[in-house]
Amino acid sequence: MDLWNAKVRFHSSIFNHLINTINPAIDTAAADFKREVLEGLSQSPKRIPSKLFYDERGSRLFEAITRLEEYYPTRTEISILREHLPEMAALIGPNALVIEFGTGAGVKTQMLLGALDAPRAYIPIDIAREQLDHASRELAKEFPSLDIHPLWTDYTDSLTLPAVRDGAGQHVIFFPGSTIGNFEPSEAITFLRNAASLAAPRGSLLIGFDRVKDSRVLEAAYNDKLGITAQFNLHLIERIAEEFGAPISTEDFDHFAFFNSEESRIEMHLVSRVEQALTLDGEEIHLDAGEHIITEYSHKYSSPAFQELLGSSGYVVKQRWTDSKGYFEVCYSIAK
Ligand code: AVI
Repeated sequence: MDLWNAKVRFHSSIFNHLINTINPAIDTAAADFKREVLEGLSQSPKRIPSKLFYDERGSRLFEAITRLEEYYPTRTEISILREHLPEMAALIGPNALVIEFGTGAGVKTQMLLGALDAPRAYIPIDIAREQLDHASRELAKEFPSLDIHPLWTDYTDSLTLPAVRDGAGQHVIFFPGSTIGNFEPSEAITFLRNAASLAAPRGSLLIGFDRVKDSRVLEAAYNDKLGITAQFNLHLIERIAEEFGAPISTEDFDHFAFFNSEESRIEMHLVSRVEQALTLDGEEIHLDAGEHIITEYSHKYSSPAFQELLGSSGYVVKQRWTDSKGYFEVCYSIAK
């Protein structure tokens, strides 16, 4: 993502951001997509990074997932926030600078910003441009006096924040949605450590994660009856067909999601129904019938395991909240 990263500029208004970055960024985004797909498909087993789900259609499909009956994490986290936000806001204190990795539909962000005492600035960071722009515009309407600095980039790359820290209170990293589960645990530690240094010296973290639970509940959440998660997964094939102009079809793949209890994670795969030989930008890719491409890991943690992960990442846990079923947890911690 380095090229793409280099193209990112900071702007004091969302509208400048929209006008100035769209065209060059589209080109580099396409180049990055191709590079990452080719790299992933040359590995054994084959993989496609899950961040590549989130173009406009992928983000829409994910939004649809969050409303599914079987997909409990989003509404459960919202219910935890609804119940405990006053306590969270009191811990964070006034004039906070809020840094968010990912923007989702902005619902949770609206809730947090609305609960905080005079938040100073908000920096959403997201790879999904349409979502970032839309959520930032909506928030600007809702909070007209808040400084909003959307940052369109891959937040797993190294980042520099815009200079909006003067007079700010706590620098709180907001990372809801259990997205941390999409990192391998060792990557999660590196990521959270980097986040802590980004927010230093007054850094804190408000993070949501999905707890490990009955595998039937977990597997149902990734194998919904309406087949939206399957469409989300298969959308990667549509993107490959589009971006490479390649004759690859969703008809030739199946969605497959299961709970790997040894690794405590849901795994999503695409399984080739047939033997296929593809040429993507001159590279030959061979898929056997029945061959799997790993498209996503979604790690599920017990509460103690997640506290340990936070400890290894340089945080001290201050408070934790869960729901009545104990399905999900939101955790507040201070960077050491
Ligand atoms: C974004 N992330 C936390 C979701 C998850 O549950 O791992 C992505 C997702 N994949 C399939 N359904 C939802």
